[in-house]
Amino acid sequence: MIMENEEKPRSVLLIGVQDAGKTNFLSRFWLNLEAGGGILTKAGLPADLDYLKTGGDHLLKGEFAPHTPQDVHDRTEIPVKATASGTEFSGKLVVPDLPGEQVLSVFRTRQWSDAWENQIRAGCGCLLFVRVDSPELIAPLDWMNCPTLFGMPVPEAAPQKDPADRLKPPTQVVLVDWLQFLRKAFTDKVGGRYKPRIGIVVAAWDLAPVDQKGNGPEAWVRANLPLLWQFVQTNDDAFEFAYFGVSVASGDLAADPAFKASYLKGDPLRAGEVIHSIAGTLETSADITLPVAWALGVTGTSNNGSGN
Ligand SMILES: Nc1nc2c(ncn2[C@@H]2O[C@H](COP(=O)(O)OP(=O)(O)OP(=O)(O)O)[C@@H](O)[C@H]2O)c(=O)[nH]1
Ligand SMILES: [Mg+2]
Repeated sequence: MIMENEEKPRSVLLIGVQDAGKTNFLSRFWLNLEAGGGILTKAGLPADLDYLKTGGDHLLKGEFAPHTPQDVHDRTEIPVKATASGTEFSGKLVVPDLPGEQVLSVFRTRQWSDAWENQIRAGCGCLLFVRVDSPELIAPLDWMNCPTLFGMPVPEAAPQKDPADRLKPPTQVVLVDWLQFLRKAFTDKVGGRYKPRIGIVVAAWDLAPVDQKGNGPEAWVRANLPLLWQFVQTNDDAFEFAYFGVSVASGDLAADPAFKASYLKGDPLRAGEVIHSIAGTLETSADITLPVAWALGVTGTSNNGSGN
């Protein structure tokens, strides 16, 4: 498959609520592009390098990149090229990194900006982020948290919820809603037969419980976000899905000083890993460009329809 140079930049949209790992993924992705050796490599410098460089510098210093402030509207265009078996791609890649608050605001107001709408084109892919152990990951309703959310008395022994969390919808509901917004937008703008690639990224994979790691990111989503997993299972005619577990440092830089010391002594430029099964069996790769390359369609099989 040869992909021609396109004048319009191609986009991979990063979608996730606050604290889902989007900025750290983008920062590591940029370091990978710089280091080379992955499916995608840098083919020039982005016009606005500062955003990527600042995030990358945090990781090189052994820190996670910080939360994206509300007023940031990053829309970095990165010139990239790919040479994987049988596939050539070169062009500008837009990977907008919105603060999670804006993702939640689209869910609440049922509206998104023109800038966002303009990204929806043929060849555009998405990465949907959820993060292991995130306090912002609002668990699905169950018999334990239902009374808390609906105001029934909670036994004193039960963990008390932050009142602000009561107002937040379960994360899997937000993400399934977003998938339906995306499907409608792709149908309106590209055509009903076009199947956008949606990578479900489980960030901070290093924090997944040891007994769950061996089963891979899909099993983690199935156990923790069952509605999202069921949506993926039943909508493979509308989207092309793949699961990725991503760790930007292969350990916890924030809570594990021994790991941080060994990380800094090693090669922080080339740290991080992706767990995936796009070839059918679970494997680990040091190439953090892989989820983006897959979402762009430059790796992995695709039987995409086109037109209406
Ligand atoms: N252990 C571990 N923690 C991670 C990893 N990636 C992200 N984190 C943690 O997750 C937090 C949130 O990551 P961000 O990249 O800021 O998340 P975001 O989705 O950009 O969040 P907003 O900017 O609030 O929308 C970080 O501060 C880290 O504490 C990882 O690979 N491993
Ligand atoms: Mg961010």
